[in-house]
Amino acid sequence: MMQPIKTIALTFAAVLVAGQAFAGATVDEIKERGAVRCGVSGALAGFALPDSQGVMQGLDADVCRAVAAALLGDATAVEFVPLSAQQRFTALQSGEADLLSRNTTWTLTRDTSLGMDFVGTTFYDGQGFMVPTSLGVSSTSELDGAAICVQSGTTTEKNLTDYFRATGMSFQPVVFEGFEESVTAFVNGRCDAYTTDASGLASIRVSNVSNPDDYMILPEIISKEPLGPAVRNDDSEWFDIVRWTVFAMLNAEEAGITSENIDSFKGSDDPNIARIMGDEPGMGASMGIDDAWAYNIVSQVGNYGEVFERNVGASTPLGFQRGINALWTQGGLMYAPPIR
Ligand SMILES: N[C@@H](CCC(=O)N[C@@H](CS)C(=O)NCC(=O)O)C(=O)O
Repeated sequence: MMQPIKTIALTFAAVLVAGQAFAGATVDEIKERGAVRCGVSGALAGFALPDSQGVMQGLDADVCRAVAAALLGDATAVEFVPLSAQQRFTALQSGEADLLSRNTTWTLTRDTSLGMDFVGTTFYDGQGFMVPTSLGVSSTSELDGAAICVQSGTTTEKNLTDYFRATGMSFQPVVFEGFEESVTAFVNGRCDAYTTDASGLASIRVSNVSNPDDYMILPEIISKEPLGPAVRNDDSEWFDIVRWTVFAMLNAEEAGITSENIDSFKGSDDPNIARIMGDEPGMGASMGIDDAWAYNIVSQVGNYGEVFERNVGASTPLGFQRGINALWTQGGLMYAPPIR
């Protein structure tokens, strides 16, 4: 049967509108506003937590700043939007946030059914368990029948069920929507164990309990939690800018370019370095941004290694080694496609 003219015209209009959406609607809004609205946890030390001056600090927060440096040339042009696990996806969908940089695990269902796309991984993590030392437990295999505190709206909640089913053990979930309530309940002894990403456990242990030595993190990791930024899937230009921001931070580390030494690379004869520095024209034009976008990221925020060390590295209270978050050239998983 032939399609009525009206239907064809409407379909054509819909395609046009969809096409327009891909041409940078989010980017235009951010430029007009002069700031990136970045959804973060706001409660997690090392990733996103305001300091005593009210300045948001952490690896996730620095990714927001890097994106602002790339698009607007100014790492301070960020409005942080603290979001709970439950709120985060709706906030992104509704436009309350332009991107999520909030200890969020990249999974198939989130990537394909929530109207958003993950741009990459900024921290390879996995789920673990923390117990009071007084419980006298040293392995998750001893948690049969345990009451376990967990935050809702997370992969954590789902993995917990999967893990206990797979190992044939039973457990009592004690589920909370809010982060603070879940931690308070655990500290007050309502649960035998607390479960979340290993990064979250380390963060809670150093910043949410009065004596870290009263708690231990068990050695088993029960899942893969690749944490990374995500954007609404209505603006491919925006997606590219956020994705290449992360890649630029990694490529700069690989090339040995830091916030401290970056100016010594100006006018370099090395073509790879010249492209990162923006000395070779054309590396920003296809994303509609300045050729100095990667220079702006590294000079204002730092390369990935600097951001990692400053926020969660060995010299910080979290004390993480790079481990699988090392560059591929150092035996880790961090590998960025080339800037060329
Ligand atoms: N990576 C997991 C868990 C993320 C998550 O939200 N974890 C909790 C427990 S550490 C959290 O960050 N809470 C802080 C908050 O709600 O502000 C996910 O994406 O679902």
